[in-house]
Amino acid sequence: MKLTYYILGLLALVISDASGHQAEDGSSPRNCQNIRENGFVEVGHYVVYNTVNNTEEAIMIYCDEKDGMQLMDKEGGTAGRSVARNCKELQDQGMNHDGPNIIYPYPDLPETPLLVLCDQTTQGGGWTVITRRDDSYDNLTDFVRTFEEYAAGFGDVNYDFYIGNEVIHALTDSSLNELWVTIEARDSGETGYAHYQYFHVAARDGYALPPYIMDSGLYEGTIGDGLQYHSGQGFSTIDQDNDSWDEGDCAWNQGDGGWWYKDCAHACLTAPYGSGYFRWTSEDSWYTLSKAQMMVRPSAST
Ligand SMILES: *[C@@H]1O[C@H](CO)[C@@H](O)[C@H](O)[C@H]1NC(C)=O
Ligand SMILES: *[C@@H]1O[C@H](CO)[C@@H](O)[C@H](O)[C@H]1NC(C)=O
Ligand SMILES: *[C@@H]1O[C@H](CO)[C@@H](O)[C@H](O)[C@H]1NC(C)=O
Ligand SMILES: [Ca+2]
Repeated sequence: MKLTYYILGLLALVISDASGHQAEDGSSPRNCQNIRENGFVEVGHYVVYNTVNNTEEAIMIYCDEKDGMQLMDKEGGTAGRSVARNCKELQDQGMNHDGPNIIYPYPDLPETPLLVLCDQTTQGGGWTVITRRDDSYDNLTDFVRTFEEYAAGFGDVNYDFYIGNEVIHALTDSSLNELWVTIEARDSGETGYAHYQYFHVAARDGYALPPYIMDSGLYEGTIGDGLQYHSGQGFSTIDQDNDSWDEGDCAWNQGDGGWWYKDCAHACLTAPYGSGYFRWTSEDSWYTLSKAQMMVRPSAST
């Protein structure tokens, strides 16, 4: 048993080094050589940073232990490493700052890495961000996308992005999850949150059911329950109408983003920037938005 604890301790040490953003001299790792100097010992994927327009942008690279070789987008290479399925597990392994990191979210593809954004500070941290919108970025991501693009995810974790319905399903299907939504209103600048103790996105292949059915519940917050109306709905996009509006296609009609439209939307966090459809509304609230974020984490009780 002592040996097990020793190995676990060693792994924790390695992981906390690997997931740490700052090198000892205070700079961010730029390449595999820096990762190695920070204590890297295993072949695998790591986060490094490029400076673009005075902004540090995280990218994922693959480092080979032997020669510090750097390869982009290589699959696999997790053997011997303790890998995390979500940002909560990264937090348990020592990640304590907000920022990008690598998870292995797919149960069927345990060696397939994904660069994600983690929030390790809000309400105790452990959150994996599933979408971020922010109209203050220079180069805004287009959210008018096909069903396949929403399934796979798009955008850049350094800026605005949608993580993808396959990942959201994988993250929320493996255990009970909670959801944390934050918004900023476009005109007033007012901010607030919605917390759901329950959030789940079902599989794409629901047989007779629409794909990626979203269920949310047990709301508390400051902005009203904008998801209640959408709970139980499948996912629709400009090229796939799975909504409950018989007369037409909500996605086409409501700004072209993909969402769990019903007949059609109370909240929609994927509609175009600057449009009235990018909003969060409920029985007692109405916000047109400039910023929004959704993030999930396994419930404390599981
Ligand atoms: C750099 O910033 C300027 C001004 O904010 C912006 O117009 C330009 O698109 C940015 N370039 C890149 C590569 O992001
Ligand atoms: C803007 O983003 C697109 C898509 O991510 C990218 O191809 C393009 O190079 C970016 N342009 C600038 C100026 O950063
Ligand atoms: C979902 O939409 C697709 C494409 O519009 C359609 O073929 C499919 O039958 C829909 N599924 C359900 C259950 O509504
Ligand atoms: Ca319809």
